[in-house]
Amino acid sequence: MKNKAVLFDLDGVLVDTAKYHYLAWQKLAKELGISFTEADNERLKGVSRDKSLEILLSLGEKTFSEKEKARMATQKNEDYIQYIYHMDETAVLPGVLLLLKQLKIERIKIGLGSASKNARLILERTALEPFFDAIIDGNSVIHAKPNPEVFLKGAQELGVKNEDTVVFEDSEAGCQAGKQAGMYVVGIGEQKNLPSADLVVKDLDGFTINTIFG
Ligand code: B16
Ligand code: MG
Repeated sequence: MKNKAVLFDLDGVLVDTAKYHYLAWQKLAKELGISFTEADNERLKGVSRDKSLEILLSLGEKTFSEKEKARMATQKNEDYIQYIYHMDETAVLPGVLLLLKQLKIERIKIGLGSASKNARLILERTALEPFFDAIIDGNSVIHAKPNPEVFLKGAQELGVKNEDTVVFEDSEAGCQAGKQAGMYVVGIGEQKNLPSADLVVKDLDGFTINTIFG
């Protein structure tokens, strides 16, 4: 297939790293005496590290200096990376590998559009990196989703028009970013949580490219 591309979000689409983010944020919250539940963690999905920290701290009553916040974000990331180092291919979500192989066979370009600054490490640990023609992550963008920057850069790097690009996203902010970029958006999760997506599927298990490029 000529000059078509897909851009994948990482956490919640290709791998489930939300549980590791949760454990690392929860450890920090405990140290600060803040109650932080799994439901609170839902609010951090697709959100940058600094914004996530702001949300967590808003659950407590104390205020902190920029220096203290920077130290907390670093500590959380060090704890999170310990979990990432233990990840392997088995962490890849159902249906992902088959879809990536099918895209390669059809010569559809593959890019990553993630908010994570650890994206490359995760792709390496899970052996997904060789599939990717472009990796746009938290280190490559200034504006976080729902700003379309991450996906616009992805399509540009792949040399494909925005309207010929399909985005896979599990967060509503990411779906909005994809739509703002003029792309077709497949939401992963529940319809009620992803109103901006063009199509919503539960996960990628059994998903074939005929659904989007048929
Ligand atoms: P890091 P995605 C996002 O990944 C996560 O969903 C979000 O929970 C996390 O805070 C963010 O990456 C930043 O991650 O701390 O590794 O830079 O869904 O955009 O792939
Ligand atoms: Mg995500």
